[in-house]
Amino acid sequence: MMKEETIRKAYEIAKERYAALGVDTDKVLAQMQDFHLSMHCWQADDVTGFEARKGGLTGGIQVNGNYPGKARNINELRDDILYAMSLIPGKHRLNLHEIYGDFQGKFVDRDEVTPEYFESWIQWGKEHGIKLDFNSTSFSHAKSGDLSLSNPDKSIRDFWIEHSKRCRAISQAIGEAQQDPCIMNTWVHDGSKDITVNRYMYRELLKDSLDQIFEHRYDWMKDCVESKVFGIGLESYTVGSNDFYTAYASKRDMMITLDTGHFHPTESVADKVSAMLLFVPELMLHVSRPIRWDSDHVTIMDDPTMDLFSEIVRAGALNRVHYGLDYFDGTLNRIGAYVIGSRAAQKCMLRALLEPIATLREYELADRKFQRLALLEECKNLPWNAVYDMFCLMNNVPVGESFIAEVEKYEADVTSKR
Ligand code: RNT
Ligand code: ZN
Repeated sequence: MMKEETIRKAYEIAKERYAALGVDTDKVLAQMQDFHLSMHCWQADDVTGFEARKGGLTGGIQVNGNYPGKARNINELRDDILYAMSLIPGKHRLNLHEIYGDFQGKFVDRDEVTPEYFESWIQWGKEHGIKLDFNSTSFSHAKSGDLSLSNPDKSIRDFWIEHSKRCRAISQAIGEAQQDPCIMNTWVHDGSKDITVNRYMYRELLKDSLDQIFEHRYDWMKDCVESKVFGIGLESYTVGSNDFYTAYASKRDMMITLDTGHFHPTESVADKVSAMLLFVPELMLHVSRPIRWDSDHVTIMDDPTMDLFSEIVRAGALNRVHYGLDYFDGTLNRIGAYVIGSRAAQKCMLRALLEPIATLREYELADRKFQRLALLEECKNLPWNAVYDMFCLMNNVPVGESFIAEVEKYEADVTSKR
């Protein structure tokens, strides 16, 4: 393990190196303290939740792997998340899905859910200083089928409209209790496997359902809508496509969720930031890692994620973006997955904040293309890692790879005994 003295020394050198480029690392560390991820609750148990129902994961999403020790109930999930958080510097939010309500073994159908099932989450959040976000759940239910909010069958549509309205009321209750807006994401899996000839009709139905859902105005919750390219088993058509939601959200002046797994391999999610923020007030992110499809691999410090965070900082949009994570991988230690993905997202943000942006902009405006590219390349080998180590040290969490042993210890003591 690295000695504290070594970390401090390395940081001082890094600080000087960055200062020479006009970057104040102390200020960046303060900004990092204020960069809150919204950690998704569903990595801990492979998107299972606590509904008293039978049946697997549906809705075109899929978890692969059977790594032992997944959280089996609400207490285990809470323990796991708190433990993961103890290995991630800073203070973070938790993003809940409706199926993670505290149902206490009782069957509560989706159109019956009320804030009371989230009361213990609110208390838990208060106790640990963790703010909550929320999602309605269209998948893994007898009425999910291929179509929910866009189903031509009015009774099914109404069922999901009711569910979504109730989820907004729950989000409002959470937001009010925590005195900070709860962000509720609306993603529905609606689509079809094969050539679809009634595309317009389903979208019209979806639009109408959404209009009903969003009719009521709340002051302690914020809505966002999330698109997708395709789902597994729903490959030919997605009702809530990117174009659909972009148009819908701009018309309604609402937030859009950009899930980094939901775009074509050659499409840049980073480039969407400056294009979309001109028309929508805010963005929600689901930071993921697509491989071949929306595979929801654990987030790592890859180029698309670094580009995305750089674009946010460059657009001066730090406060107009909410930083959710969204991946689920059951092939490896799930706590480790939280820590790797959260730390990776933070490192991408840190590197974005450490960019000598003023000089880069000057170069660009003066058409000094060589200088711009050269400095961008050089930024890659600046000692940003010393700043991240300092950030961990300041937050009293393991520095560098030393969290591996901690995760192993938790596995030996807790998750392997399940
Ligand atoms: C699915 C969407 C959605 C889900 C979660 C579980 O493609 O990304 O956000 O992953 O709601
Ligand atoms: Zn998502």
